[in-house]
Amino acid sequence: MAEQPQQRADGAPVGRRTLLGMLGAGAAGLAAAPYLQRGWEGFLGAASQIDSTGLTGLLPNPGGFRYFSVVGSVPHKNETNYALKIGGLVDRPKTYTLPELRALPQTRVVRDVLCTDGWRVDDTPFEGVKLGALLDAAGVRSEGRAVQFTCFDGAYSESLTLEQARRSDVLVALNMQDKPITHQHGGPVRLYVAPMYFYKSAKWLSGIEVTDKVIPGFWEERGYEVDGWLDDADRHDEAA
Ligand SMILES: Nc1nc2c(c(=O)[nH]1)N[C@H]1C(S)=C(S)[C@@H](COP(=O)(O)O)O[C@H]1N2
Ligand SMILES: [Mo]
Repeated sequence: MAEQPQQRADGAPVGRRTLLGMLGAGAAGLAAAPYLQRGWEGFLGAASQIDSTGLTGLLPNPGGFRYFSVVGSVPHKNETNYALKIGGLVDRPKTYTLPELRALPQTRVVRDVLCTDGWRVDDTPFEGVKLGALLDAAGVRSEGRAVQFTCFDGAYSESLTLEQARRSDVLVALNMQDKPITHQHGGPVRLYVAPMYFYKSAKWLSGIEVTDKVIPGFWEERGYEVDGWLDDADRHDEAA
């Protein structure tokens, strides 16, 4: 059960003032109406977009999720301007539009989401195209060993070995909690790597490149494990 922010007598969440204090003067603009009207979750999302320290990730959030971005603002993309480029060591590079991705067979996976910070959201449905199907369509060359993911936030990146990327529970996800993925959660398209910590699930996915070796991702350059397996993960995808 997710924690609820404590209410002051006037109904405002106590944490909000603390948050503004933590973020300092730069956050003053956030007190303006639009974020607050969207409620606590929207406020947290907006706040974490300007919070490079990740401190907003420590605040309670009714949805259970904490919002993360390593950059201050991320462009919004939709059916008219979203593109996913698949290239690198493949025979048939291709750029997919959002309608093209939606038209492909969809797979739904329901697992527990865990962040290394300690929060978790159990039984979260994700739905989308199996990454393996996109790799097969592109025709991975024999030199291919790994996959690098890039994001239209311009900063985040992730990677998997080819074997991990071909698992049946690794998705190029279009839906989360049975709804189109929102901008804050990395929509319209994010990666979902069910058997690993959530940092592997790159938000705002824009590129999939087959490489000849694993290229460590954004957090991995900063000390995270390249293999982000959850403790109880079946590392051999026997269900596939
Ligand atoms: N592009 C991008 N993807 C990202 C991140 C990020 O900062 N930028 N953070 C990662 C981490 S550490 C987590 S826990 C999840 C958070 O996803 P959420 O914001 O939907 O809760 O996204 C992962 N993917
Ligand atoms: Mo995370």
